[in-house]
Amino acid sequence: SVIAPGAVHVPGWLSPERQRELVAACRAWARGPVPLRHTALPGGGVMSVRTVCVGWHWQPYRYSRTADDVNGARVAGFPGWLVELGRTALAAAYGQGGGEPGRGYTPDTALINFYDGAARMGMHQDKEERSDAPVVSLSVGDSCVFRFGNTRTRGRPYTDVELASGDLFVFGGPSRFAYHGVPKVYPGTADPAAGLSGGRLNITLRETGLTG
Ligand code: MD5
Ligand code: FE
Repeated sequence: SVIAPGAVHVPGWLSPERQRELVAACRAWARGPVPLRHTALPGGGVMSVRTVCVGWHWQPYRYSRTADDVNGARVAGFPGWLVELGRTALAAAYGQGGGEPGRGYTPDTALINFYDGAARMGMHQDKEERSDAPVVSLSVGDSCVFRFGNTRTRGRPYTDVELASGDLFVFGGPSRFAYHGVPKVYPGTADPAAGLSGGRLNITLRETGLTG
């Protein structure tokens, strides 16, 4: 369903098999070359979610090819099958041919966030990318409250949407730079068939607009 212009929620888009494949891929990336960890914040704290990146490494508030803030390793390469998944997701949300003409969607980074029952994501905008291409968000495991806001302030107006295992959400056009966050995860709501024993996994696919 369309939450706002360019913001489209497609519940249950990932089959249980696809969800298990994603969980397995994320498990492998979580082991290295850069480990799944709580990202350190400039103020001295850490994020409550644990994150690992593919393609480009995100740290507050820039992208790099090496995880200078973790272990210095070069991030895993962005696989072709993930580009294809991003294109299929965009077509599912916006309709075939609904995207911009010209060169197709080519995500080059994935941010993988793992939420335990206490993890949250405060309201923020994603502004490190030098591209206005859509963000594709895939959720697996426990359900959560996703808060979709506006482009002006962290506060109201916002819309709370429950995201469940298998859901696709695409943020493009005027919704690309909206404030958003995850104020609550519902522990124990996941279908074990997705392959996660507990917690919530979110994978976002993005175009960084960077080269090198
Ligand atoms: C999550 N992750 O559920 C969310 C899904 C992050 C993050 O917020 O930065 O890792 S991404 C949701 C998103 C991305 C880009 C734009 C908008 C939402 N939006 O305009 O609402 O872990
Ligand atoms: Fe975000």
